[in-house]
Amino acid sequence: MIDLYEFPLSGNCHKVRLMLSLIGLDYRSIVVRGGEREHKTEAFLALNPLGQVPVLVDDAIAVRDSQAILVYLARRYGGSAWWPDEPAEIAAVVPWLFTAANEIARGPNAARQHRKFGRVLDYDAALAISAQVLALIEARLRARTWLALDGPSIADVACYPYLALAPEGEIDLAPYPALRRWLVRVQDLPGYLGMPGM
Ligand SMILES: N[C@@H](CCC(=O)N[C@@H](CS)C(=O)NCC(=O)O)C(=O)O
Repeated sequence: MIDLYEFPLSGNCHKVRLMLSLIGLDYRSIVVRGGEREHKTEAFLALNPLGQVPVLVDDAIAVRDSQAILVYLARRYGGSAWWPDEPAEIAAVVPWLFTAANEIARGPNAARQHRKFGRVLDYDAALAISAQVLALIEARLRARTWLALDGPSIADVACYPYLALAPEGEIDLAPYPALRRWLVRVQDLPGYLGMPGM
């Protein structure tokens, strides 16, 4: 049985839920009580020393970081559809995993953290980073259907949640029509799973 340790409103956790749903895998959701700082207990730190969700445990293999979990799930269970075999295609996918973990995390994710959850951070900086990364993705998707490959890959899954949730950070997606069409394409995938705010 696959166990997913998660916060229900986390976009990083949603990436993993979405991937599990897209490849049709059963799992058990273990909701970590953030308000009680359960993710900082000794038991949880044994799973992830960073004290963060998501963590996926499969056959006693514990994987931390949503991007790493996507690679693990796609490679172990997804055939070559979501994570390709060819080095050139892998090289096309991986930069988007880092864009998700860096610019999207520091941009649209941070803006949502501030506006939805009241986290104290530099909102103007989050908006500036968002403007840069949204423009980059808009330009990319003007000429392409999917971010990295001819079909959907974990690059799309990794980037999707915090872009779809950007309006919760009071980021208007109206200036990004190609990106909005891509959001709809992701939502039309068989097995798609949403969350509140999308
Ligand atoms: N790079 C990590 C970031 C994980 C992360 O920031 N998780 C948040 C929830 S979305 C968390 O656990 N925050 C609690 C904390 O950092 O103390 C990933 O992609 O999984």
